[in-house]
Amino acid sequence: MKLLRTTTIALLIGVSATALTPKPASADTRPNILIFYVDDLGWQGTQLNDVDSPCPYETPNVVELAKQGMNFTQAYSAAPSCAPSRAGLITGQHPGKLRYTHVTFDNFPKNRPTEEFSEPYLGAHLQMDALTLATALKDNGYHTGHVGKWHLGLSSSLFGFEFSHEDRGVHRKTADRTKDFSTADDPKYPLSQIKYPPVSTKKPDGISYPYDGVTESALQFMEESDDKPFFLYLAHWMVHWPAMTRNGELLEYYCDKLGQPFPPKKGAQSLEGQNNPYFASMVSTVDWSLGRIVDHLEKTDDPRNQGKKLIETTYLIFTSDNGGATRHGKEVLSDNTPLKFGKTHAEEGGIRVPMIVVGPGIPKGSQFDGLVNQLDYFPTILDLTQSTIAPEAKKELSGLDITPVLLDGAKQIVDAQGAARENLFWHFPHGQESMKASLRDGDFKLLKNYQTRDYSLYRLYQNGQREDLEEMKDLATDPEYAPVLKDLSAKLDRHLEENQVEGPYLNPAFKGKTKPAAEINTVTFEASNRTATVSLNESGPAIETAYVIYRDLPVATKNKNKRNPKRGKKELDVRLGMKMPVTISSSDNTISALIPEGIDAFCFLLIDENNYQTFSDVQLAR
Ligand SMILES: [Ca+2]
Ligand SMILES: [Ca+2]
Repeated sequence: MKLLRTTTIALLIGVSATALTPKPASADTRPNILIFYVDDLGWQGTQLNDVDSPCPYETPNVVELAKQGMNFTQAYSAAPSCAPSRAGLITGQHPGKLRYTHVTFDNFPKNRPTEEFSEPYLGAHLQMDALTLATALKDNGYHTGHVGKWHLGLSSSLFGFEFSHEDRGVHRKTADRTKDFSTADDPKYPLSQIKYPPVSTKKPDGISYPYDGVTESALQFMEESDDKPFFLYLAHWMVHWPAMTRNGELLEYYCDKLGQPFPPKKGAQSLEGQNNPYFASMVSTVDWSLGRIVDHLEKTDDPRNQGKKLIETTYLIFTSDNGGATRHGKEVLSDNTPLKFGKTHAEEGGIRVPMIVVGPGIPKGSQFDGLVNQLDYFPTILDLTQSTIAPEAKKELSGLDITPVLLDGAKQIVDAQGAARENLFWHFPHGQESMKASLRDGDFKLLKNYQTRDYSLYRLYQNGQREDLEEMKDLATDPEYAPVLKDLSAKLDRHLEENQVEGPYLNPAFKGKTKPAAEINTVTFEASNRTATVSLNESGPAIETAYVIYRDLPVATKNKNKRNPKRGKKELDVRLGMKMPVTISSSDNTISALIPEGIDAFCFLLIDENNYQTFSDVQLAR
């Protein structure tokens, strides 16, 4: 981007001129923090790190950003899907440890008779007592803001964000995506006067972009942060489905580039590979948004540091919440080739993501090839901002501080004892074909398949060279690799155990089950003392863990009471949908729980000694 380069030169001159000026005593030199989080953008979804077939999606601002800072070529999200990655990023705790491993929160597993395994039930939202990065920074004097997708239940405003704008921005479904495009006088999404890339022979001056509330809110938040340094968590809703754009000029550009008719034919885009012009448009729109943000940082004076622009006092992290989504229903969205699979898989395609960090002291155009994870952001940002949290909260953090890599040229990421990072792990007990745990260790990748109860072992690299990035040559049964398999499976099991991950459980409704599951006789509720009791068949296996889950009124009851709220307008009772542990008494075959006033309904969730997950029906607490 021409604009970007010109500003950078001006900025360098500015730095040398102000270096001689003494700092005013009141200057707050703590840096701002900006996390630019894209949804479902794969490792091969930009023109950065682009291997094999060239990425047709144009991302000049991502490429330019990497030139301004450090590119992490082996960066990973904390999980292969949206919510757990976000939970990991915002709490610094592994999603397995948080027991927040997928987006299926507050959903009862289907437990079909054909399914041997049962996905763990996940609470309706992030635990209220988990310390978030926003709360930590707010407590250390930062102004905290979130814009865009939250996806951790309730609202980001309840988790330490003072400024919270969760609107979808421009990424809102249209009635007909083949022709519903913005115009200059569109009341909600007017096209910009300013032109931006891509340029083409049809549009030699570039194109306009529709108004995007997410980008604009981010700019507004930065404008409002004048007396304190800011922490901005900018989480785009793109490039998640629905694959659509309001930008007709951009869509036409990609239809031309990909050799397809414009406007596109109605119906699903079915060409394999990176050939979906709607998807391409979403990637370029996110890139445009990044350009707007960087441009703002480059042009705006830091109100807290005289003579400095925001770009000189801000650390910006660009990354994605999980690997690229490949399909949605009949539609082909994108492709992660040469990586295997995509979103919701523990293979490389589901977890490997682009990642760039720029900011003061980070060498321009630098690269780090070691293993890095979004769980590292929390401790790193604490260090960069000289923030402190309680020692017991610090102990809960799963990641490592990568500041020495960013600022001091360290070649390895090390833990508090100085030991180099060996590996990263993932735990995904979800989806009937993808229940896996995985480990990245050195050159290797180990997968533990929960359903088949066996392992796969792949050698992604050898002597620093690409070997089997595709995860195609399984070495698990190769005798030469038996010691590696033994070592890595022990390491993975240790991680899973230390983090007390849960799931998958066994499905009590499975027709082929070989062991008995707990059987519920009755569930009763005694209104006088608000006690719920589940009584179990005495011949069944012992219950190891019991929970009660408070429920909203069943829909049928609600309709009768005319209290049926609109979808998405659920009452904000933070107790609803969460697993509340219940003490199990050893005296008889019953388990009881107190149901607080104001809770209308409940159910029990029981895990027995044979690892079956059993739910009671939902009952009214009346
Ligand atoms: Ca590629
Ligand atoms: Ca996602």
